[in-house]
Amino acid sequence: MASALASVALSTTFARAVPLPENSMRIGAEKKHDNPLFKGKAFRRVSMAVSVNVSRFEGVTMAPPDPILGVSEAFRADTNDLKLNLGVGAYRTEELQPYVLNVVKKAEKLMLERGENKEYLPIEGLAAFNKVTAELLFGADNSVIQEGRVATIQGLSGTGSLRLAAAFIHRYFPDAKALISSPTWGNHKNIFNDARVPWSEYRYYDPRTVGLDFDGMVADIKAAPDGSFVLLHGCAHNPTGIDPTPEQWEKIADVIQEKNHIPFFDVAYQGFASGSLDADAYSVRLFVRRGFELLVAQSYSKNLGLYAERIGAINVVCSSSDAGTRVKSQLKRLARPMYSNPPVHGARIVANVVGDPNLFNEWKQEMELMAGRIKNVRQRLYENLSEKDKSGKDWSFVLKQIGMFSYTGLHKAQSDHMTDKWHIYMTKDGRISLAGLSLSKCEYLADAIIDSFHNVD
Ligand code: PLA
Repeated sequence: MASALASVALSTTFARAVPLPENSMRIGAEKKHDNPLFKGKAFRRVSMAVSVNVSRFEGVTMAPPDPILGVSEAFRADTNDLKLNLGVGAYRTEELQPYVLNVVKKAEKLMLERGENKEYLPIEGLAAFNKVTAELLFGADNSVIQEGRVATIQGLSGTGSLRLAAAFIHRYFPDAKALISSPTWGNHKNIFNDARVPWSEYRYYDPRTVGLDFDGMVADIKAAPDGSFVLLHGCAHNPTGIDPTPEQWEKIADVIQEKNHIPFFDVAYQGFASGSLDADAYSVRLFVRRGFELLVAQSYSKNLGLYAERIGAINVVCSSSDAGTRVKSQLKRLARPMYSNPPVHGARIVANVVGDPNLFNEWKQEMELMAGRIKNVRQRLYENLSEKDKSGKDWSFVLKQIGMFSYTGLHKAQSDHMTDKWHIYMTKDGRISLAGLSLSKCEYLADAIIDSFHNVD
């Protein structure tokens, strides 16, 4: 039998994978026509005879580790007791253990008691979830909700919702470009690349002031082609932890309006930045109040700790309910061949927690606790850095940044040193997740940062 198979294999022609050229994944608008993805070359089939012991996948090259999730893999492989994982943004207790919120456990208990079934959800997801998620974001009394002008569909957490929106942009705005902040969450680039939406960056972070380059941001948004999709972090900008002030948001809205751009918010940290769900929805609600049509991707990974449940949503605010209905139908059409319909468990948890006044209040308290613990370690880290570093360097940026991250300003070699010498795992852009830090580890972290900052060029 084996030899029969071998002879078939030897005499048959097979399609073989061909390697993707280096750097092919970065699609700047200006580079669009040079990119092999657009020419379809990367996926062409090459027919040739192959021998049995040569893999059909010979042309598949090794992918680099993910800059964020790859850090967790490296962390797991380290056997040193001092190791600390400040890579991925995942909340840990003071004992550095993962945390399942009490309200989540209560909601799950309710779900078990009710004996809920495992039938498929509709393509757009759980109706009760879609209702509460839009209300949480925009406010239940917002006119866009009252007038039925929001197309909401459940997504595979923040990432899946962003990806679905990117596919929608590609299909309905094939000539439009996305604008993303420099820097931004690394996966934004992957998402637009894979959806074949060309993108370019607008200035955001100013290393000299360790603050927002507001003038640069406005100038770049102004210089972009009219009708671009401007990706904005609703709150707790990742990785910098620097958000525009309310006055700056107004001015950003002015320039976006002037240029006929479409705002596209990524809201992955509602309630986690300030501890208040409403305060963290400020930017989105401001743009809605000003009458924009816009997109918002939501995630419950952090604020409800539902990381692995993959629960979030994409909301498209339209100027009429009729447009909203049509947009929703097309989002469903895009979702169906991608993943058919979304998972139910996380959606039920959110619907139960947000939809029940008691659980909702309890959730808000737990969120304040989580946000408070992050603020405490932020404060302690700042104090340790200021006390221990005798160079006179101003570390107050640690306190000014908000959200779960601190952008330390450490460059790649210094970040490598943090890992190689101190067993502190972090992303190579100098970002550390304070959600993975405990008060008792702050001093150790401060020593490592001071050493890396002063002793590595
Ligand atoms: N948008 C932003 C700005 C994020 O920071 C993240 C997660 C997401 C979307 C997507 O999260 P979700 O798909 O789980 O809802 N960023 C993390 C994790 C926390 C990651 O990279 O996947 C981070 O460490 O940056």
